[in-house]
Amino acid sequence: MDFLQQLGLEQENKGVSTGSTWIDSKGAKLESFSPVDGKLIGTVISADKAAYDVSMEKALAAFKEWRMWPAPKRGEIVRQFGEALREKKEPLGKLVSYEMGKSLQEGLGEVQEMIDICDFAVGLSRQLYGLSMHSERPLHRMYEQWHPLGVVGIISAFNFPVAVWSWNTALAWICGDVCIWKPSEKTPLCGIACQKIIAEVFAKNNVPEGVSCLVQGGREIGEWLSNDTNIPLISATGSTRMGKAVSTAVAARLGRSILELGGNNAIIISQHADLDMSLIGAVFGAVGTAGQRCTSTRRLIIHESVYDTFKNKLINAYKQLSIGDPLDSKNHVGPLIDKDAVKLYLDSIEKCKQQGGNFVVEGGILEGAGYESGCYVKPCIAEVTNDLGIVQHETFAPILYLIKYKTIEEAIVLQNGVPQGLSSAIMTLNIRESELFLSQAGSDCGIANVNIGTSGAEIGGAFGGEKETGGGRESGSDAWKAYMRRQTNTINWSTNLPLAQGIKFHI
Ligand code: UN1
Repeated sequence: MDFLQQLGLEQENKGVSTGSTWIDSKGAKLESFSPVDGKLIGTVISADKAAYDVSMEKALAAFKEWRMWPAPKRGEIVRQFGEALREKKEPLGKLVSYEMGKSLQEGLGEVQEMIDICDFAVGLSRQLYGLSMHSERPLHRMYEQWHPLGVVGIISAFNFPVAVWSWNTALAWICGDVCIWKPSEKTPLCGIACQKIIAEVFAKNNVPEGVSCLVQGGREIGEWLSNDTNIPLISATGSTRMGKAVSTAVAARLGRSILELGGNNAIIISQHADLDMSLIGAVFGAVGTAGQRCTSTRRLIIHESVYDTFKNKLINAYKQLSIGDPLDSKNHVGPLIDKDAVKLYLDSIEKCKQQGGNFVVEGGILEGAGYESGCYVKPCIAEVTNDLGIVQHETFAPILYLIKYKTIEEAIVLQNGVPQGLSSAIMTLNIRESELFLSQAGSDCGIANVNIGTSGAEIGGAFGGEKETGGGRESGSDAWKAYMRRQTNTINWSTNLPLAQGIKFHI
């Protein structure tokens, strides 16, 4: 496993770092087992409270210095981070694939997202624009400026173990913030690898210790971060249950949060769709990353006139899928993250059957040579109605639900008829339908696509969703504004002190 050495990973790793310094801790030992072959890859020591406090102190001190660097100079550091990622793309992509289980193509794609967000952030570092306004008072000038916020806490999930961190850090750093990161306890080695890459770039450029902190561990670390009044902003990616706990704690201290939680994404397949194109979007969306993207396609809402044809195309396509070692490029589908995820997958299939779902492609665990980790499962397809309890729920696994519709209005109601609101798509060549879908009477999701599936969003757009998805936006567009505080400034260069709203006040 050359990639482990190339990334500087040890068999036993400290899990707390402020950059180049790795801090001793008496926290629990996290063991990272690969879902690919079930082998122990390495261990990481969790943060205890003392180590957490040391990192926070460093982060707070670093912020005082970092916020004074001109933003384009901070951008230059992020540019070098992007270069370092280009050099490490292969080993980091392999580690993502081996520790998380997604295909190597997708592991490399995830590192590509990191590189892309760095490029985006470099340009942005010269474009943190505020508006200027016309004052209602003579010889007054009014404008707004954006200042750094402070320490940004990042809680990320196992399914995008490196990219989500970089979407947050690349923006936060050019904005002048410092970051403290809790990676998923299921992918701790990805956290170590990223921290080592950035520490090298920072050390070369004399960036102060504390601009990038790592605090590995379980749920308690998330609680420390959420309750810590030193942290004005928490960006959390993961389950809706986790997001509710984080946002409640953060809101109780009137902090801010960016939440990127569950999705229950659907593609509407209209009678006007290009069905071959739709097939690629639907199958990649449903089985890519073994259905463990928050943007994975969970539901297909298919027009009754093409329902049987499309169902048969899907059944045929599923027969062609090869499931196995994700590092082997001939495989389409890798394992689920762990045996708990397999259990949830099996429970969901069971529930779906009990609730009346009809499986047209059966699921199940794969056994035998190559499947020793016990984490490989068969992507499956069930015919359902949208109101089933299980269909309303996000199961992080390759289970695809088929739902039939008659009118486009009905399809949109079905598409929106779930608690989550992340990604959505319509496959149609009919402009009236697609415009309706994109209108204010259409999809209620943060992402709405036409003739593209639900997953695989580009970093240039703002990423996130509505309802139980949490409302946060990360990555492109003007998502950077969430990482800064806005200040409105009014300057009087006259010889009088006129009051606003024409108020007269004489003394
Ligand atoms: C996630 O699953 O948490 O759109 C993020 C996509 C990726 C990001 C997914 N760019 O599928």
